Amino acid sequence: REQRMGWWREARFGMFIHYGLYSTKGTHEWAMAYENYTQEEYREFLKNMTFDASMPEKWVRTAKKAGMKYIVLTTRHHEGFSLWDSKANPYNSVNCGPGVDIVRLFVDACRKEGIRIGFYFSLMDWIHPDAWKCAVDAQARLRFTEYLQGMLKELMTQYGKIDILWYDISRPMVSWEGWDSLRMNQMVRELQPDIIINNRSKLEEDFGTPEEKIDAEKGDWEACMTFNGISWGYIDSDSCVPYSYNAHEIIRMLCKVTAEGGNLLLNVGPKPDGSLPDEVMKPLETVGAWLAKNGSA
Ligand code: FUL
Repeated sequence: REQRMGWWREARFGMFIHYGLYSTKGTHEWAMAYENYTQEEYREFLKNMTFDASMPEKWVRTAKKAGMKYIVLTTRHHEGFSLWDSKANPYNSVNCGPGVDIVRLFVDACRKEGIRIGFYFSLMDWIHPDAWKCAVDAQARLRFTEYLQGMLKELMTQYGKIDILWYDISRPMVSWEGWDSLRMNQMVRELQPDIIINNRSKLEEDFGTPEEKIDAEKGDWEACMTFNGISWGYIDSDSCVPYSYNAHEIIRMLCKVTAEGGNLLLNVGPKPDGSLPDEVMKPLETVGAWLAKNGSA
């Protein structure tokens, strides 16, 4: 463990990217649930998913210039849409929407620029018929965990070496036994011996994940922060939500995590075409210039 954590402890600063079907809405990554869409209505947004295949290279260049050492991309969020060429889940970005393997483009871009690769993977799912029955129905739970593990296996075998697995659940619907997390994480470690895993499969694993707060934890930890305190997904300017962080605040956050022994995973929510909003570009550039001058975080 000490060995695999080495680079991560030194990295200090990473980029979180929330991109999914929800990005086309420009409101919130929980749009499907918060705005009460049926699956049919929600699928209509696929036609607005105008992902431009040149964007992952821009994400990587922006992150590098900002002084970030790794990027974590949402390979699937709670909406159940996968951003890679998946057999386990045909509802994915190759079969529908933009028709490209976004995870592949992302991985290739990171490797080219020597930036570490992280996969966010939701253990929740709003559309799988068994997901909500997990807590009370053992058969449903078995089917659902098999489904999740099938997808994970693809991610852990189709894209070469992956550096971070960032699980996510936001509600403790079931215990780690219910998620079959021990078996799931063993499989992941067999396939990716050096991977670093967060604590959201309900097993402690390698690092803690304080969310929207910089609170030191025992052991390794990484604070994940939105840019605006409201949404992880893209917010369009019509919704009049100010982007609250400027470079000064981001540098203060970085100093705080560094002093307290953690990492900062700062989120950006790309637009429907995958481009990064202007509101995040400027502060990130300034942060990068500051870090270049004053030593890396
Ligand atoms: C939460 C999720 O529900 C949010 O949508 C976001 O992905 C955040 C990082 O984790 O638990």
